[in-house]
This record gives sequence, structure tokens and C-alpha cells, in this order.
Amino acid sequence: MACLRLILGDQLSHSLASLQDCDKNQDIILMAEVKTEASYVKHHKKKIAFLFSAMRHFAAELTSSGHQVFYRKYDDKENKGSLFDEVKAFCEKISDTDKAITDIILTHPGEYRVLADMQSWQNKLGIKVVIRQDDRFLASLEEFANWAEGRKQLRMEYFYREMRKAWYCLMDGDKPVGNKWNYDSANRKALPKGMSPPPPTTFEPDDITQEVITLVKDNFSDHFGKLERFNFAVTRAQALQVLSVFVAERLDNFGDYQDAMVQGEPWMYHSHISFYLNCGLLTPKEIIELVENAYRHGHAPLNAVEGFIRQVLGWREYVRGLYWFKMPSYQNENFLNAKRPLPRFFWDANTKMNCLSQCITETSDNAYAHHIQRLMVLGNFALLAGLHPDEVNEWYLIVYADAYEWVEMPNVTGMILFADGGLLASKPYAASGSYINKMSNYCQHCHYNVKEKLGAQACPFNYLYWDFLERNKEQLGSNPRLGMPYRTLNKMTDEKRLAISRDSQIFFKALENNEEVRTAH
Ligand code: FAD
Ligand code: DLZ
Ligand code: SF4
Repeated sequence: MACLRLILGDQLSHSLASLQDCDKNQDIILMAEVKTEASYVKHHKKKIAFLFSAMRHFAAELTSSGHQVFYRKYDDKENKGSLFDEVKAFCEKISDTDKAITDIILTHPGEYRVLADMQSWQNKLGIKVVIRQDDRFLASLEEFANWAEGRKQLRMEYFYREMRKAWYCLMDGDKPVGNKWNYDSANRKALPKGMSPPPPTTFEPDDITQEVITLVKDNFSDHFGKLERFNFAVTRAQALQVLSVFVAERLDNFGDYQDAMVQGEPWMYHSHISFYLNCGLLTPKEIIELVENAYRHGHAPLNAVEGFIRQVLGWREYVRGLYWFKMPSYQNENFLNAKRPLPRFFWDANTKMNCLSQCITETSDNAYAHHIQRLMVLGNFALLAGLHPDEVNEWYLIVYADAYEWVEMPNVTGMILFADGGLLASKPYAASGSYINKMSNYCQHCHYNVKEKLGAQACPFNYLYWDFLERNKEQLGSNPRLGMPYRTLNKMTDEKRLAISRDSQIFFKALENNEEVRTAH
């Protein structure tokens, strides 16, 4: 009896559920670089190079530890183009040998469309298909559903507290360490002048990575993003190095400057582990343990450690639970009835709004932007401009090397666009230019003036903010957390309200005509 164990590109963990009882003498591990996965959206070139290289390195590790691995390269003439067709062809090829496949063993995938496909395989192939839970996550889908069932609002904070207790993380007895669950309010400093974060941990591409880079150049030249200077980790050993350097050099300041943005500093004090965590080279449990230990041994302050652990044990587990709890209907949410198409500058960064231009350029260069850039610059614009959720979701899925639908969609649909009507967030993360000015130095280099509220030189975020509130009064006017801004809006003179609407219309018209661009880039 031989089992076929399919490992996907984001399942590169030696502890993976579908590898746990693998018989090295009998079972075959199948991994495949396929067109369907590489092109269902036009992923950033660096994302494809990263995953293909990490997959090839992982397959080599499995082989050297004695496993039998069948690895299909993208440019192999025999490549069947999809995961199903690779599995089918493999099973057929050995069906009348003594290695005929009796069971196909899978780990629950990260995207609904892949799960739906896999669920049809048993019937199509006439071979037993087993889909195991992905136990790399710290909350099972069942545990999340039990927590969420019957609640009107699914606030991360309450889920996070349950996770802290369940994993006994940063706890003193039954109390949170420091007697406070959340140190978010201590995590909102701008970066002082003269302070510069350490450079990120990078790696020279080895032969495997070089080969993949050439493959991506040859096959994905029409995809978004720059391939030059690819220097990600591609093995678990390298990813562990990224993590340990983060703990040694950046964690200290992670809390204070978590929300800060600086022109020319794409990496700040963040950890840059999402690429590795989401494809399985690192696991959340080991990360949390390492970071908690840093606190327990006095190497990092509590606001940094709690702030970081909240992201991994709280937000990451929460968005994954929410995605599976609400799919497939979650993908159609559009509470604010947003309709505007994605402006062209999201692809070429060619806009006079400096904060957007910087964040998009860095996204194109690195397949990375840190959280507050994704949320309060790019996301804030998408919300205020009323961009259609489908287009915004697709963009975020394409451009970041850590993007898979389970994590991307709740962040876009729920967190930035409020398209789920407040299931994830208690109010939209909407802000005027003054927030961006407070947390960054982008405005100092901008064509627009952040202090001006109206007129051709005014920062567009300033009038778009009020126009957004006015446009969405029916859906948002009774939100208790928006009481203050709505009271301010209601007190404005008709003249001011008209001017806000007029400037917003001028801006949107220019956007439609792709005129909101700078003359020299
Ligand atoms: P750090 O700031 O160092 O945080 C540590 C870790 O916490 C991250 O690696 C990540 O695993 C986790 N984390 C932090 N915030 C979140 C969050 N909101 N949701 C889930 N996990 C979180 N993260 C992705 O991994 N993939 C995505 O496709 C993705 N899309 C996003 C889209 C939008 C609109 C927004 C607002 C956020 C998105 N995030 C996504 C969350 C977050 O921005 C990234 O996880 C983070 O920027 C990755 O960089 P880092 O590893 O340096 O993170
Ligand atoms: C993202 C991605 C890409 C670009 N290519 C592959 C691939 O060729 N083979 C593969 O097994 N997985 C790939 N992936 C990751 C999958 O898209 C991911 O496993 C699903 O989206 C489920 O999360
Ligand atoms: Fe962005 Fe407005 Fe500041 Fe320009 S002035 S960088 S558009 S917030």
C-alpha cells in the first residue's frame, strides 16, 4: 500500500500533518510548480521566485533525509499545468506497479478555491483522498468556529485573550503579564530624526535560486514587480537566521515604532518573517516561544513583546479563522457598495501623492510593505476613494510575497475596506493626511500640502476623508465610534461641505482620466 503525499508551495514544513507518518520506503511525496497556481493571479515576480526556490530547497532536504520525492519543475516539457493533473498523471503512471497509489494524503490548503478543487478529487480519481487539518496554526478551524458562533461582532481582542490563556503565553497565573492584555497605546511613536533601523537580513542567491530567477524572467515577464536584487531566505535555516537577527536587533524597538513610516526605509523595525511563516519555513509556535523568552530573560520590553505576539498569536490566527468561518460568502462582501476601479498608479506608482508613490514603489521593489503602509496609506486610500473590493483584493494578493487568500482577504475586505460591515473592525480605519504626516516624513517631500484642506494644493486625503463620511452616511452615520467626526461634519457650513464634494469630484475625475500623475517620475 503506497500513499501519495502532495505538498503545496506554502506547506514547506517538516512537521506538516501530511508528512507525519510518511513511510520512506513506500510513500511518494509529490511537489509541483504549476501554471494554475503561478498564474491564477499575476503574482509578483519575486513571490514566484521565492516560492519556487523554497520548494526546490525543501524537496532537496526531504530527499536527503531519505524520502522518495517526485518534483515537477515549471519548465519540464511533461508539466501538466495543474495540481490535479499532476496528481492524476502520477497515479496513472504507476497504477499497475507494486507501488500503485491507494491513498492520497493532503494537508488542508490555505485557499478556498484549492480546497473546493481537492474535495472533488476522490470522485474523479477513484482513489481515497484524506485532507488533514493544518496543525501548524495554533487555533483549529473548529476552535475558532466555537468561539465565533453566535457572536454579532468578532473582535480580535477577545479571541486573542482566549489564545493567550490557551497557550499560556505572557501569563502570570491567570493574569496577563504586567496586568494588561494589550500595549497598543504604547506602540504609536514616530521615528525620531537621526535614528535608523538596521538593514534587513539578506542572502546571496545560490545555484538553485539563480536557476529559478532565470525561469521567472523567461516565463513571467508580464507579472508585476521587480525581480532584481532577489535576496530572500529560501531555506528553513536561513529563515531561522532572519528570525534570530530580528530578536537580537529589532525586537527592542518593534513596539515603539510599529506604526512609524520613513521615506527610504521600507523595513523599519518589523520582523520580515511573514514570507517564511506563511510558506511553512517557520512555525508560529517557535516564533512566539522565542519572543516570549526574550522578554522573560530581560532582552526586550513588554510593549514590544506583547505587541509582536499579538500580531502572530492574535491577528494571524484570527484572520485565518475568520476567513474559513465566513467563506465562501466573504468574498462577495461590499457593505459600502464601493465601485471605483483600481487607479493605474497602483501598478506604476506614478502619482503626485508621495506617500502612495513611495509605498507602491517599495512594494514593486521588494514584494513587501510593512503593516502601516498597507493599512494607513494604501488601504486608507482604497477605502476613502471607494475602490471595488474585488480589485483591491486581487491587487493585495498579487503584490506581496506573503499573500495567500486566507490572510489577505480578511485584511482587505474586513480591515481596510470595512466591506464586511464591521464584522472584523468596529469602525473603518479612515484617516486624513494629518495621520500620515504624524507617523511619517512623506508629506515633507510631497507635491501636495498636508496642512491645506481644500483646493488644488490640498492633500487629497483631507477632503476625501470628509467626502467618504458624507457619501457613506447611511451605512456609517449611526456607528457610535464615528460619533465625533460625524458631529464635526454636521456642524460644517453648507459652503464647506459643497467645497469638499467639489474637490473630491475634481480629484475622482482626474483619477478616471489618469491625470493625477506627476510630469516627471
Ligand atoms: P511584523 O510587523 O513583524 O509582524 C509579525 C507577524 O505578525 C507578521 O509576519 C504576520 O505573520 C503577523 N501579522 C501582523 N499583522 C497581521 C495581520 N493584520 N494579519 C495577519 N497576520 C499579521 N499579512 C500576510 O501575511 N499576508 C498578506 O497577504 C497580508 N495582507 C495584508 C493586507 C492588508 C490590507 C493589511 C492591512 C495587512 C496585511 N497583512 C498581510 C498583515 C501585515 O501587514 C503583514 O503580515 C506584515 O506586514 C508582514 O510583515 P512582517 O513579517 O515584517 O510583520
Ligand atoms: C503561490 C503559489 C505559486 C506561485 N506557485 C505554486 C506552485 O507552483 N505549486 C504549488 O504547489 N503552490 C504554489 N503556490 C502556493 C499555492 O497557491 C497555495 O498552496 C494555495 O494558494 C493554497 O494556499
Ligand atoms: Fe500623502 Fe497627503 Fe502627505 Fe502627500 S500630503 S504625502 S498625499 S498624506
